[in-house]
Amino acid sequence: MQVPVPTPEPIAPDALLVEVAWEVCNQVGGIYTVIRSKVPATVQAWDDRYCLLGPYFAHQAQGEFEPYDDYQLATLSDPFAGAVREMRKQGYDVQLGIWLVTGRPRVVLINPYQGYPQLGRIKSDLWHHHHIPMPDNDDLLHQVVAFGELAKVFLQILAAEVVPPQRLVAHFHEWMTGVAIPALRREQVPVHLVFTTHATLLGRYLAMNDPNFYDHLMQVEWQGEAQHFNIEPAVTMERAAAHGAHVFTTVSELTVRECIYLLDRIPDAVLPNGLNIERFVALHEFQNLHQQYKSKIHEFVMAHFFQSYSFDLDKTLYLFTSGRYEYHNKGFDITLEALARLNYRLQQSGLEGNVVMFFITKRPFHSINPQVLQSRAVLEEVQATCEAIEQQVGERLFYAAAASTDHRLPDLSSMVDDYWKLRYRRTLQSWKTTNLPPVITHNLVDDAGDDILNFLRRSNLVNNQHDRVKIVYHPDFVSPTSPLFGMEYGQFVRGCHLGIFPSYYEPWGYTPLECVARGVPAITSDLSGFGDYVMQTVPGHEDKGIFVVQRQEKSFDEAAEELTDMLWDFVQLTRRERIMQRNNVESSAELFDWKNLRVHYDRAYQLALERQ
Ligand code: G6P
Ligand code: 1S3
Repeated sequence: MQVPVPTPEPIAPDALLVEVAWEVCNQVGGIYTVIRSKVPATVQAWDDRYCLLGPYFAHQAQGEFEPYDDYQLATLSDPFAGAVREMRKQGYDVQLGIWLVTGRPRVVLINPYQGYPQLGRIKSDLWHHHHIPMPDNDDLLHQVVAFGELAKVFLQILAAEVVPPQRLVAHFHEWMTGVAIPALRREQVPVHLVFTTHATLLGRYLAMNDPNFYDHLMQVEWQGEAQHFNIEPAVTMERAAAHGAHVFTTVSELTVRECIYLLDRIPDAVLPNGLNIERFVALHEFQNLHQQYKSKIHEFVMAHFFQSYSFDLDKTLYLFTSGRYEYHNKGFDITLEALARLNYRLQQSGLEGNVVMFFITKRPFHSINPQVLQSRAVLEEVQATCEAIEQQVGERLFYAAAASTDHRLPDLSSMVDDYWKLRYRRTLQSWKTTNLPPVITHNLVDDAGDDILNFLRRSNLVNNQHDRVKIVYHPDFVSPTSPLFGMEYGQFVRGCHLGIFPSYYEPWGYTPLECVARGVPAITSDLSGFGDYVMQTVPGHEDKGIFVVQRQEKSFDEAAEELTDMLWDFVQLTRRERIMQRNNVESSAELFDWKNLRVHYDRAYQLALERQ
């Protein structure tokens, strides 16, 4: 589908923009994706009037930040460089450089630890001026408030460098940087402040702990609950940032309700999240890439399952979910329930084929399960043996063919040396086992208390040979250095058939969008910002391979049944239908390009510039 791309016009040509986030050059979670993927579109509009600001953590910055040297810094004539020079003159440890990502934006990084000697004064100011309490023993909070103070100093100095009529906009993401906002307002620093919350802190905790979170939202007494979860300092910072900003925004209509009831301010705007779709575009290649990476997943599946029993890989579908381990919030619970029901339906139906479901998340583990590693190693040995036999037979067959008088295919087995025949048998013998393939690839620190494992045990979904839905729980992110998959997460996604993300609490949720951008259909929910946005703005989204499970005002059982129906319909598609669906999915990704969604940010900045 062709989406008209608005011609980028310079936004407020007289303004500078500083975007502040904890995840600048420092990947922690979803905000990194927002900031990083948006850079090319932002740089296109703001050019050298744009700069990012974040905390300096040496081990994180090493890989993605290139600082300017003293000579370069001395010769730059823009206000950002001027402010950095001035801060250095005052003795601060601050760096200006380039973030080595597409768009190559300018970045200022400030080491938060240099603020530690001032912590006593910073904490006392926070309490006296803004009633933000601070505990003595929380290192993350110390880093956050120290960085907030230093970010304020930087913006103060930058504001002094800005020559009117030039103006300054500072956009803070999430409470961890937003803590600078109240002091900037109190000290009347001439900067137009935008604050975006990507999830309310209290909302996340309540959703995790209250099965009727959405029904109870209106009655929440924020302070009592914040104390109950022991997060009062951070919640108070979030509220102070939301109230202090000239423009307050969030990422989806769903989170607007949380902001109203938990932060007591109606957001001025919703800024939906996009991606830099260009990075994902593989043109006509994307179907081939699916096939190529599916073969790599086949290798994993053979190593994992065929040691115990085999099945037809050509009739196997790869489903997956991924994300931080929030069992209830990310919808792992409903996904497992639907898989158990699908397993039953498949067993009853007489339909051919199997499903392998991957749970890709992060849990503390001791090591990879040695049985899983060993199986993989022996399968490699099997492969090496097959290749040796293939070569031997190939050479001998060629000779026999050339010398042949009767033109008949000779007995190929007689062309293999006994050594290789024996080695072939012995390797297979040592590999095959009567144990069931493990449902988890690693040894977890808390195996007995793990919710996914406990569900699998309870429902006996444990990779029995007769199970038509097989499970692989991989409690670590997929990476090229992982000995099990040896591929990038993006490649893994391309090799799969369907992503499943029916979240209960998800202000936006990038995972389904990242599937769509790679041409892989995805399931989301109407309780995720992305799903809600799709329902409102993408007519016929099912035809484009984006399925939305209805969870609002539905019981767990009803939603699980709807998800089961979706999976059931999916497993019945023919290959041709899947290929067509992937084509439709891929062509809809353009809708979520930052080139189209950046306009929401631009409007927020315009509004901030109108407010004093
Ligand atoms: C891509 C490839 C085809 C292959 C298909 C498999 O479209 O270009 O050659 O047949 O993938 O699709 P499936 O959904 O069965 O993995
Ligand atoms: C948050 O990260 P999370 O997974 O903690 O911000 C993301 C970026 O806006 C958003 O996609 C996600 O839903 C939020 O929950």
